[in-house]
Amino acid sequence: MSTTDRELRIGMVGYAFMGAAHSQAWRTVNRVFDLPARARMALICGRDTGKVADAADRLGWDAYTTDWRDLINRDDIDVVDVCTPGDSHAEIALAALAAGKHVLCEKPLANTVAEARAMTAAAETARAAGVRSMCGFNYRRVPAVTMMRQLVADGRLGVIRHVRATYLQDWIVDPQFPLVWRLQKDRAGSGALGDIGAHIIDLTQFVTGQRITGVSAVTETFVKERPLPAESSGLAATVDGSASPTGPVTVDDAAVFVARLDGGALATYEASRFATGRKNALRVEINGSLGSVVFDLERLNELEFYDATRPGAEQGFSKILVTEGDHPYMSAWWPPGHIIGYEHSFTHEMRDFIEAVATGVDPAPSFADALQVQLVLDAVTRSAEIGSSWTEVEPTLA
Ligand code: SOE
Repeated sequence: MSTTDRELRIGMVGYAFMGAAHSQAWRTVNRVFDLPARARMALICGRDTGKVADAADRLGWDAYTTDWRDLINRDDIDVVDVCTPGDSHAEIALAALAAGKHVLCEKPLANTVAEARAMTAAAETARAAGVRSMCGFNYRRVPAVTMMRQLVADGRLGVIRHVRATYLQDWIVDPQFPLVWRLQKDRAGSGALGDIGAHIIDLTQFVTGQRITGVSAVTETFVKERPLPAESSGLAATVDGSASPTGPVTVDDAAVFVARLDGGALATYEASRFATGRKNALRVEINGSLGSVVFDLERLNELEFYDATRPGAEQGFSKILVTEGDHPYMSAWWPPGHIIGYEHSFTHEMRDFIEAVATGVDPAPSFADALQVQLVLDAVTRSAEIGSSWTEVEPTLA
């Protein structure tokens, strides 16, 4: 569909779950949206030669390499897309920015506040030279979420009083599920908190335009020891029989916290990988003085909206099917009523990123926005460590 000759040559590091999701989006984006530049899937990087060669072929990349420094140092790469576990985000992103590459980095931005601060500072320096950076909080780009934000910004909910957010999964309920990288603090930074809690922190702040100023939290690691994995990729893993050696789980399995937002709202958050039966259940409800709105990822084409200004007899939650041509992003897809899915949020993410890079504007969420999420994660962790004491979120500018 793209009518441009300008190319942005993408180099992506990582090829598991997020790598596959991003590849699907890079493959699709210019076929659906008319953009000022065309993404070329130039180079994919992974450590294992056989696996990365297979990924390049399967996911549609022109070439592969096993050394991310090679990808960063090449003159024929414009954008570096970081889809690795959190422990390598900072190193790769910092090197890419120093080499003048635009950077898209998966969430959470980093494993620590110190890393996120360094990445934000580097992004700010690179920005002066026209280098753009963005963090991949993909759920912002679900059309119903973008619309939810618009309803709040247009004043349709009035003064926001409550934010209620849950992100629930159950893929590690079985104590025999192996100790994959997402369950190791040195690799992932934190557990359910950073992996899925980060999403609801970003999403609620994005939708309300308010920032979390302080929290009181509890976290728990229900299963403290797990068998070491024989093989793992994405969220799947296997063990070598029942006598497999075990190792300690060093992250939270669940995190629950209350928060205050700077616009006066009270908020509750729950992130868990132990919510049996909940596979990828992200739900956000916002209550304001003039109405309420509810988003549920498992019904991502819909919004529930309650408009308290309607005549009493007509009041009640109504369902908005977010598939009309004048809904965010939807005109590029199908006729009204023809729904979209999880992967479209990534296609929209690439759409916005390409547009920003090609037109020389700053994409959002910036690394500074993602640093602020990191500071909330940090406040939650500190609060839980000191017995749920009220803990202020540090300011972004230290
Ligand atoms: C795994 O818990 C995971 O894939 C997250 O890492 C993603 O960010 C989320 O979109 C779905 O769940």
